[in-house]
Amino acid sequence: MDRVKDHRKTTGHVICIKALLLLTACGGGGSSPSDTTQAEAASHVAEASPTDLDTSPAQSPVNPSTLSALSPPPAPSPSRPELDATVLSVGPGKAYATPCAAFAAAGDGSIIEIDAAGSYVGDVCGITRNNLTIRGINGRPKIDANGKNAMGKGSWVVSGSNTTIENIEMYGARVPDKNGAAIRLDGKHLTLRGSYLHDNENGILTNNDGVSNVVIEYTEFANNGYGDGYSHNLYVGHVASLVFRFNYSHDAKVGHNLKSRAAVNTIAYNRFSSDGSGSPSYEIDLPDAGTAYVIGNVIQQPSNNQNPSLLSFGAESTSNDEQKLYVVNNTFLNDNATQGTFINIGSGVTRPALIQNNVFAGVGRVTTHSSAVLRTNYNAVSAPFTNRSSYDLRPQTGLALHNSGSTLELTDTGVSLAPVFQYRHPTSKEARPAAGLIDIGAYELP
Ligand SMILES: [Ca+2]
Ligand SMILES: [Ca+2]
Repeated sequence: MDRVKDHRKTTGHVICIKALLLLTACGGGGSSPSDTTQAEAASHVAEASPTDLDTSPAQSPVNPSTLSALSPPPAPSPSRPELDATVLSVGPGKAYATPCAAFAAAGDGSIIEIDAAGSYVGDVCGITRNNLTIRGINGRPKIDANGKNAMGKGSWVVSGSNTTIENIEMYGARVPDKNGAAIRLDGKHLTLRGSYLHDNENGILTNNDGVSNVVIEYTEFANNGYGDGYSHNLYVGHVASLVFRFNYSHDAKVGHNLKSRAAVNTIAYNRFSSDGSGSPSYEIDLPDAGTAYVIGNVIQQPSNNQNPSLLSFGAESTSNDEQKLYVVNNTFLNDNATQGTFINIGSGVTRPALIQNNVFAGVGRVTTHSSAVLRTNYNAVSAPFTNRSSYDLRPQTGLALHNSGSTLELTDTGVSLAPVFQYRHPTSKEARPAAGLIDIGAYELP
């Protein structure tokens, strides 16, 4: 049902987006993800860890054909003129009392450092400069919208390009349209890392510009959604690419734990699940098909859910140019004891999906697509994990998952599908060991 509602709300954008891909611009605003696409599929990502944050939004376009879905690259930022490394300090006793005061004073390329010691309640605004780096220091500062919004859109409405946001907690975004976002992207290209977005109507909502690259990593999304099915933990519009990795997205309020209309989605080494506080619909929704690399994720559906499917692809349309779905070395867990569809592929999708080396644990059918290519998956009500209840999902030695996968081939465009990391809870990663034949699922025994 939620899918139908979403479609209704965004149909106009689909047409606009098609035009955007050719014309580069299409009206902004609107209540649904508007204008941004991205091209950074997977490539080799530098190991940006939350504790080792790169100061510059180093974003250079990545050639999708060189992407290793395992380690997608940082968000491309097309042109980055000389850096004005001016640092604007925010917090008690600092030059700026609030982040919004610093954003207003910033120039292109500025670095805004926000001290966690400050109180930033109700500090909402637009962010207009380009090439900004916005980061929390001395802990993780909290941005509580507390009933306020900027432009009817949310807390931070980013219209500048190449923005990097690091180590921020944001909550409380609410607007009259019921789709208030902690971060609303109206500009081009965004990188978010090491942050915590919760209890907003949307964690992130982007435009449909057809050119933006969005990178989200090491971040937790929780309990976002108005509760009407139109709003989600995050909702990425028709941008060029989304790289979503090393994240923990859980308990969307009625909406999806991840929804993306991007042309290319690289979704790798994340955990999607529930702690019982929410009732998500799809764990991952890619409603307009496109190219999707879904690799090395833990994807759990709770018994309390709005839709029995876990991963959905092309459910609304095939308006993206490609219909390439690669689902590799994920661990799917369905805790709905009576029904489930692990991979729901829309009837308009004609290209067979590749579904290889996955665990499908729980009740339900693997996929709706009869032509899908299924290789060495494990499907049973329960699987031989080390300890399911504690979320230790490594295979047990010598049983059905261990050394039971099959070698991954390159895609037709030369992309390696082999997992190189595995998710480490919370919001982190570790190298995936190489030990004998590849194991089935998101984790490899050493
Ligand atoms: Ca579901
Ligand atoms: Ca192995």
